[in-house]
This record gives sequence, C-alpha cells and structure tokens, in this order.
Amino acid sequence: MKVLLVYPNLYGMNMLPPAIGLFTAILRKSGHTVALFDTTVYERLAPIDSDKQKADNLNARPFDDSILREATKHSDPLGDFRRVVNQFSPGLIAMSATEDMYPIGITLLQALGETRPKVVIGGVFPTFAPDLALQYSNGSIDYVLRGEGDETLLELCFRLETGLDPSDIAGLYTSNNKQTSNPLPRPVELSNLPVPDYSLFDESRFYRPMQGKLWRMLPVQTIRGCPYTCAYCNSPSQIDIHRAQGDKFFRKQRVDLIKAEIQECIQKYKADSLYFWADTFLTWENREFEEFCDMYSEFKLPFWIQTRPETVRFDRFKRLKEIGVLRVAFGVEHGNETFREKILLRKVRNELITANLKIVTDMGIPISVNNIMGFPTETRRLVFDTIELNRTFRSDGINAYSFVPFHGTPLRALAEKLGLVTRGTLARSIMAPTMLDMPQFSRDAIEGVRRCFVLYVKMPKSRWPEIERAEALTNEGDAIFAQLKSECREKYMNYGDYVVEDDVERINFDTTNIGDTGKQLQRDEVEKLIAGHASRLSAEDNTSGLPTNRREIKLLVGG
Ligand code: B12
Ligand code: SF4
Repeated sequence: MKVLLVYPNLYGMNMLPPAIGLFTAILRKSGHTVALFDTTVYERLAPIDSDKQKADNLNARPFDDSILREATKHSDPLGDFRRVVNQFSPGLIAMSATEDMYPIGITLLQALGETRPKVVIGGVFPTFAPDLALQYSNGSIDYVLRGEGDETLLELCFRLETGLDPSDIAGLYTSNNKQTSNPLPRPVELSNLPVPDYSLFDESRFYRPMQGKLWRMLPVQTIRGCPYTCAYCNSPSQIDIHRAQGDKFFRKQRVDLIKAEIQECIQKYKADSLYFWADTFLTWENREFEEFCDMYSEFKLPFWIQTRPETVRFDRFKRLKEIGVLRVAFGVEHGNETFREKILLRKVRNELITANLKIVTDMGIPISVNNIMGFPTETRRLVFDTIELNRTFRSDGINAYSFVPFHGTPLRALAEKLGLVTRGTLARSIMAPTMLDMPQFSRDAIEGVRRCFVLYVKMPKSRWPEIERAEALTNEGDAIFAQLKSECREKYMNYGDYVVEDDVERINFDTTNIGDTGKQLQRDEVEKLIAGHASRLSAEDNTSGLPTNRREIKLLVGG
C-alpha cells in the first residue's frame, strides 16, 4: 500500500521527529511504499522561523542559517500538498501532530476537498483529546489511533489493503457513523523496533543550530517515558493512562541497539552530532549508564541531552564529558520552591538546582535552561523568583516561554476548572503569547515579563527599573526593549566569557544564605494565592482546595 506521512511543523523547527523515522522504517520493512510531506521547509504556511526567533529573543546564540535558507520553499504549501497527493495517490495519509501544530495539519487536509484518501492521525495530542481532534478536523479525518502507533499503524494498513474491518484495532477512536473507543495498544517492546529511516526528509532537515553553529544532528532513541510527575507535561500522563490498563510505559532501549542506531546515523546520514531523545536522559541505573558510556566511548561524537537538575552527579558528568557531551538542557521551569511543588508538582530545592548546575558549568559543559511563566495562579512577582534563580546559573542559553495548557495534563484541567482558558480550545505554540486570562497576571503582563526575562537575568540589577519599562507593550516600551536587547546582546551575552557588573554577587551566590524571611515571604504569597483559588473552587465546585499531586488533580477534575 502507498502511505503518505504528514508532519505539520513550524518553519525552521529543525529537529527530526523520531516517530516519522520509525514509521518509515516499519512500513517499508513490511513492503509498503512511503512518502513524506513535511511542512518545516515552507516559509508561507507558518511564517515563524522558530529557531531564528529563539536567537532573536536572546534565548540562543545567533547562527548562520544559509544552508537552511537555501532549502526554504517559497511555493504555496497547500498547492504542493494537493499535487503530492494527486501524484503519489496514497491509500492512506498518516499524520503525526502535536497539539499546537494540529491546525496546520488540518489546513493541509482540508485543502484536499472531499475526494481524499483515508486519513489517520496519531500522536500525543489525539491520544489525550481524541474527541477534540475529530471535532476540530471537521470531517477531514477518518481514524484516530491513540497511543503508540508502531504496531497499530501497520495493522491499519494491512486491514485497509485487504478490505478487513479495522474497528477492533487497539487505540482506534472514531466518532463518525459508529462510536469506537478501543483500549490503548500495549506499550511496544523497544528492542523489536527497526532503526528509524530518515531518508525521506529534505537534506536540509538534518541540520540544526546549537551554540551558534549548524550541526548535522540526528536523534537516537534511548528511553521512552519519564518517571517524574510535572503537572504541565504529557509524559507522566502517558504513564498514568497505560498504568490504568496494567501496563508499564517507561522503557529503556538495549545498549547494543542504541549502538546500531548510532552507527546508522554516522554511516548513512553523516551525522556530526547526536541528540539522545529521552525526556530525562539520566534516569539510567548506574549499571546501564556505565554500559552506555562504555559503548559510546567508541564514537565520542558530540551529543546533546535533556535532563532534570536533580539527576546531576559529578562522576556521571565527568564521564559524559569524556565521551563527548556537547550541551545539556535543564528544565528548571520555576524559581519558587513552594509554587513549583504545589502547582508544577516538581519537588526540589533551589539550593540543589543551583549547586547541581554549577557542577556541570564548572566542568565547562555549556547548559541551557528552560523556564515557564504565566502558570495558573502565578503572579508577576513569582516570576522574579525564577529570574533570581536563573541569575545563579552560568547558562549558555535561556529559554523563557509562557505556559501552554496542553490537553492531557493536569494543569490544562486546572486552568479550565478555574475558568482561565476556554474548554475546547487548542493549545497554541509555546512561541505564541499566553492563552490564559488571569485577573492577577494579565496577558500583556505575562508577555512583557517574558520578553524581558533574559534581560533581567543577564543585565545588572541596577538596570532593572529600565527593563521594567521595556515590559510595557506600547511604542515606548518596544523602543526601550529594542535598545536594551541590542545592548544586552553586545555587552552581556558574551557566552563562555561571563562578565557582568554584578558577576561577583552571582558567582559567589551562597545557596545557604537566601534567608528565612525571604523564604517565608515567598511561601506566604503562594499560600495566599492558593487560599484565594481554593475558596473560588469551593464555591463553584464544592471542592476543598487546590490539589497537591496528580491524583488529586485528577479527582478534582474528574479525569
Ligand atoms: C523529541 C521531542 C521533540 C522533538 C521532535 C518532535 C516530534 N514531533 O517528534 C522536537 C525538538 C522537534 C520537538 C518539538 C516540539 N515539541 Co516536543 N517533544 C519531544 C519529546 C521529548 C519526545 C517525543 C518523541 O520523539 N517521542 C518518541 C516518539 C516515538 O513518540 P511520539 O512522537 O509520541 O510518537 C509515538 C506516538 O505518539 C504515536 N504517534 C505519533 N504520531 C503518530 C501518527 C500516527 C498516524 C499514529 C498512528 C501514531 C502516532 O506513535 C509513535 C510511536 O510510538 C516529547 C515528550 C514525550 N515524551 O512525548 C515532547 C512533546 C511531544 N513535544 C511537545 C511540544 C509541545 C513540542 C513543540 C510544539 C514545542 C514548540 N517548540 O513549540 C514542538 C512541536 C514540533 C512538532 N511539529 O511536532 C509536547 C506535545 C504536547 C501535545 N499535547 O501535543 C510534548 C509531549 C512535551 C510536553 N509538553 O508534554 N519535540
Ligand atoms: S521531567 Fe520533563 S519529561 Fe519528565 S515529567 Fe517533568 S517536564 Fe515532563
């Protein structure tokens, strides 16, 4: 059968999606003919260059993007998509989309009109919000396959090709003539999967910017699932929905198979660097970690990972440095301990985060740090705890996003329950302004502090009054912002060579000396906030307070 894979994505977001690589390999292995329509190279469909925008926002270093610009398509993506479908004439279109990319995907599908091939969608978003996915598609989708599609997509192809009824395929969800909502497929055995096949991607897609240069970077599968519980993230929800069926979602790939994948990346795709995609890379047991490092010391290709600050150990990072770690991304997300614990469900002390990140930067390993602001119930003042915490790191990249309420996460449910977001609205890109409408922290205020986040972190505190004026989304604020941004880029973003006027204060930051009064003040503020929302919840829903863990949130929202 001919299968057309569709990957709706923002222009310039150049990391390769493992699911498309896996599906290509799996389908080809079974004799299917596969083609790909990837919107990443189309400037016109989503005219935000996401990687460039990060550099422009001071989140990352500027880079020479000529390779990517040469590959950019300026033609009409909808016309091109129709042409590909007509010429290739697939028996099935299979689309993989995250929630914020979903509208791009639906726009493509709707451009096909009524005489289109059968369409199936899958991925994290339709897994957690299949009804919304179908409703939003307005008839342009035939099947949703929830959960992992590694086996079920193949099964659907087989059924459609042989004319068999697909209605009992695991994970199938339809609401057309007959409502079907089958149990999720069991998590796949990772060692049974073939090495992903990325050969359908445009040559330019193998490149991605990092530390100011373009790398030929390929993703390699190591771990699926995450043992942590962050309330804004879909990963723990995967664990929950599979656990509800008696299955374990958290799995690790065998080291010999990781090695085979690395070899393919080097030989077939000429990778000069790798990205080990795992939510939290350092969830390896000691024995597994050693085995991985021993295997990798044969390659020593620079690689990028993401992990939690809590997972840092001096000896592990020493080893990672020996085998070529290029950069580590850390999710810090918020700087107030109480808020982070109660709302984000991330329980960790600031002192530990600062100390652990220092271990890594002291070794000369560049780090980037992810931060989110505008969480339900958050205030502008609380964002300054995140800024203060970031000022204790020597980060090479600082990402500052506003909170996005993805379906399937406890914080989406909470945001809906608190009336901060309209039910049934799709989550927007993390690059877009906030969707939340909060009385204590307006949309403009969130956007203002978000755009100035890096300035607050990198520039001396004596400049904060000016930076505050740059938060205003007015002509005057924009002008101050532009001027401060260029000054910050010139004077304070000298990566690796960290010189700022109050650097001494920062480098000598004494983590034991934050002061009890300060901590108590922070706690009081959060407690007050929580009490305020609790009374609102009690009045409307007869519930007695904000949740403190995922189970309580689930009970609260009836999920
Ligand atoms: C690696 C990664 C990336 C990579 C690759 C993205 C990708 N689409 O694969 C990069 C860095 C590019 C990326 C970018 C973004 N990401 Co990301 N990313 C991840 C991460 C850490 C792992 C994803 C992964 O590769 N898993 C392994 C593969 C095999 O699993 P999978 O993609 O889920 O696919 C399996 C199933 O979902 C299913 N499936 C998927 N597609 C289809 C299609 C069909 C037809 C079928 C049948 C089944 C099926 O089968 C697959 C195989 O088992 C996840 C967190 C997580 N644990 O899921 C976040 C995650 C997917 N990312 C997320 C987001 C929001 C983004 C961005 C929007 C961020 C942004 N900058 O705006 C972009 C969107 C890019 C895009 N167009 O998809 C969210 C999505 C939330 C949501 N509800 O949709 C996640 C879940 C993190 C979170 N916040 O919880 N990301
Ligand atoms: S550590 Fe990362 S992947 Fe794991 S639950 Fe938290 S945000 Fe999600």
